[in-house]
Amino acid sequence: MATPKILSIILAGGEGKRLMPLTADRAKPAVPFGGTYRLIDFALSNMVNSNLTKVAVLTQYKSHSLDRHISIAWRMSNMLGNYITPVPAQQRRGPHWFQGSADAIYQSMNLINDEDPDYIVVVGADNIYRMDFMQMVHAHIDSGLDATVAAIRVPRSEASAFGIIDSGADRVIERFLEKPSDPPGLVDSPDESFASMGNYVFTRKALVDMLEFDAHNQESKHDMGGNIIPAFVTKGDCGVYDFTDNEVPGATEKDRNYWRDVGTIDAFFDAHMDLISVVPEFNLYNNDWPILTSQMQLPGAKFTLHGTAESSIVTSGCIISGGDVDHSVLSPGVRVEDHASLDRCIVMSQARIGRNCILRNVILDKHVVVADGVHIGIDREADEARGFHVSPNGVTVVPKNAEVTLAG
Ligand code: ADQ
Repeated sequence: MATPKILSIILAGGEGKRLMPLTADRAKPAVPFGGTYRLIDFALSNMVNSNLTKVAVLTQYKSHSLDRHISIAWRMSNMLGNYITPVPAQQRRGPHWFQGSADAIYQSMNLINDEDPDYIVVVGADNIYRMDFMQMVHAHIDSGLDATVAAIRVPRSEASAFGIIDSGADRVIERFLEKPSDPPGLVDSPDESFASMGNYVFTRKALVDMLEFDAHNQESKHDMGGNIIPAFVTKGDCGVYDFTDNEVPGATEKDRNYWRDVGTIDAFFDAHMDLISVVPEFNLYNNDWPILTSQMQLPGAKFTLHGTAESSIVTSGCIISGGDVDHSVLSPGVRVEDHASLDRCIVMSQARIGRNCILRNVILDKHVVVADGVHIGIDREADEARGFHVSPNGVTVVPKNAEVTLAG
């Protein structure tokens, strides 16, 4: 069989309201993750590692830092040359901004026409995982169906955040419920539901026809999960691809088929903690399926005086000048001063933490300066009184550029 021609589309326009204040002035896919990455690097790395090199990244909401990251980290590097194209809202089909995610693809139909692919891979930009998309493409081709949705088991208690799938033994989806309030459990495991990962493969003509039809449907919200997938299911032409069938080289027993949606502050925080245990839930150090990015060349992390770090990721350019860092992730250029103590903290680039500070369960966004002696994450009410967001699980988020002093 001739090699199929594939166009990949990464939906990267999400607003990420539930990740506020981290998304106050950046798109959700541009939110820093794991010290050196942005969320979109996971989808892009999976593309590159799957040998899918024609990739359009559809951007929209506050896309400046996302566009810059894609240009610097991905287009200018020799990883993908000119194959990755950030595509801002095209407004080719009318004077309006993108509506739902399906409208974003519809408005970029010229890309599909120009590229003339046999199959189209569509994925989100906000998830942490490793996946060989080509294995899913082959399963799609073998099924002969028009559309295929990747799926994973999730706890039923969390399932109303996802598209939920009911499929028969033949793997044809019989029912698809987008974010149902009362999600059905699985027959063999009632406390779990089968959730869409928001990753799809389509046969090109079927997707184009469906997008045309949907665009003229006044009732539609033009959303991939809300409208397009349910329409393929109604046609009886939508299959499910079980993520547990996907194998990437170098996966550990523990992180095989790891997938997290980091749509909330708590999920974002927990996914960081998954990186740093001795045997991590998600292993960033798998060189057989590397998660790629590019970053400024900085000197190595330096530990002076009695500075220590344990079960932590400390990236380049950091100076731990006498403080203690535990179970934390530090982005480049962070400074921790003498007798400061950090436990379960995510610190984004260039933040400064003064002497004798105590920080517990805290996210510091970029360029935050914490003055000597300040405590954060110790007293929820005090943090809220300072105007900081505190998540339901008690993670305090200090927004970009904030200067935190003893006075507030
Ligand atoms: P959500 O992630 O809630 O659910 P959505 O907000 O549409 O759905 O985001 C999906 C992806 O599209 C994200 O990467 C987002 O950044 C992007 N996006 C959203 N609107 C866009 C637009 N107008 N232009 C470009 N990109 C846009 C989806 C599915 C569920 C599934 C979960 C899994 O709808 O069925 O279970 O993903 O996380």
